[in-house]
Amino acid sequence: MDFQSIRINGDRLMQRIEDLATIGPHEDTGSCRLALTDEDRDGRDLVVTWMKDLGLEITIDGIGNVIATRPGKMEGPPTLTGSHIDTVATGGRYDGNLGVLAGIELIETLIENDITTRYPVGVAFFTDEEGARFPPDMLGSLVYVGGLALEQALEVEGIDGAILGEELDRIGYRGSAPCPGIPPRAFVELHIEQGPLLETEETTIGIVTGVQGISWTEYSITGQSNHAGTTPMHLRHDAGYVAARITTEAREIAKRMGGRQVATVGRMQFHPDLINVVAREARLTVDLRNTDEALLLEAENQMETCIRSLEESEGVVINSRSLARFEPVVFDSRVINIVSETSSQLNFSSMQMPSGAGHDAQMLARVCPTGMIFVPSRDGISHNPSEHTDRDDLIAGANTLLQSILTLDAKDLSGVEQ
Ligand code: HGY
Ligand code: MN
Ligand code: MN
Repeated sequence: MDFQSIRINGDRLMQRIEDLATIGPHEDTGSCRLALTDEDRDGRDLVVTWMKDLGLEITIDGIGNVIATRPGKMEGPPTLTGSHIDTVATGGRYDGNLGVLAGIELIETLIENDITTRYPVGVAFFTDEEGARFPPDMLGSLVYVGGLALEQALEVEGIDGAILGEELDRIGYRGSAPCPGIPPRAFVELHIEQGPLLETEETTIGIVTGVQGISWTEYSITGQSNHAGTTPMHLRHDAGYVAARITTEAREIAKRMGGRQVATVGRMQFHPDLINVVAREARLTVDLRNTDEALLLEAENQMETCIRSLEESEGVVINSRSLARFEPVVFDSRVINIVSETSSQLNFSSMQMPSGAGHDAQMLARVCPTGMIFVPSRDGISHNPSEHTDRDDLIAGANTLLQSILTLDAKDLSGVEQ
């Protein structure tokens, strides 16, 4: 059979995206399925049902990663695709979900075309990719590749005080498959771009060359609570003011450095958080990213200099806790080339680009040849219920994924493969 002529069923893919979006809905088009919540459990149950309906062999590992595999003519590790189905609290319906559902769709397409691949083909969803409730992000795939010990991951405390392992047990997804998992023979992830580039360039497919480095730090500031009306300004040790200075410095660092440097303060709490009390404590998070490790270190150093100087000038104590630190990742040129050739064969416009967002693929890249496919995000919006990708682009991405997986299956990726 001429594999290059088969295509996924677009209506079926769109229907599954629609069905999954009904679980943990947020506003009219978005999703809220924070990792290991009831909504995440319900989303997992639905996706696992779809996997079982296709007769796939399903494994669940000790951190709750789910991998569904269809046998090939030969034994061995699968050519794997997948992503995540947990979302941020104000998420869209495509972030992560597209990659998992396109993986299920491509396997169903192989089944209905009676195509048996040389090697097994699998689709995975990894636990807690967002890291929004339980940091770091990509936690499940990091454990899968041996980058974080399972025991340590199970003890992570969430922003709501919950313990990851207890929540995993509560939703019934602590599996028995070992962590780290068996490295797949290759991994390709389809994902929305979550930025403005593809749309601006009027391009359908992003051939992702790598993922930028990520640095997440939580700062806890301790000053002195005092009366808002009677305390002279020069006698204050105002944790709220210091938090504001850190926030503006994060923005200044990104402005000064330019290029791809980005900086975000997404969380901030004061204590006692009262209008007429100088804040005694403040806690905030700083997210710094850059495609260049040396520049990311420079941004971190500039932030550290600011922290030390504020301790001095404001008479406060500032403690920091690293929540995530991943260096930039470059994907395997063989996979990048396959995605590039495939998108050309399918007559889709394409361009090479790095990823600004973190993805499970950046972890799988540690253990096997890995790459990613992007499709455009309308107005570059994501982590927002109005996240949107046009149907034709979603289907183009899924067909590029299908053909890339088939090409990878036909290719001998390492000397040991016959
Ligand atoms: O943080 C990220 O980039 C991803 O959404 N987890
Ligand atoms: Mn994602
Ligand atoms: Mn995300």
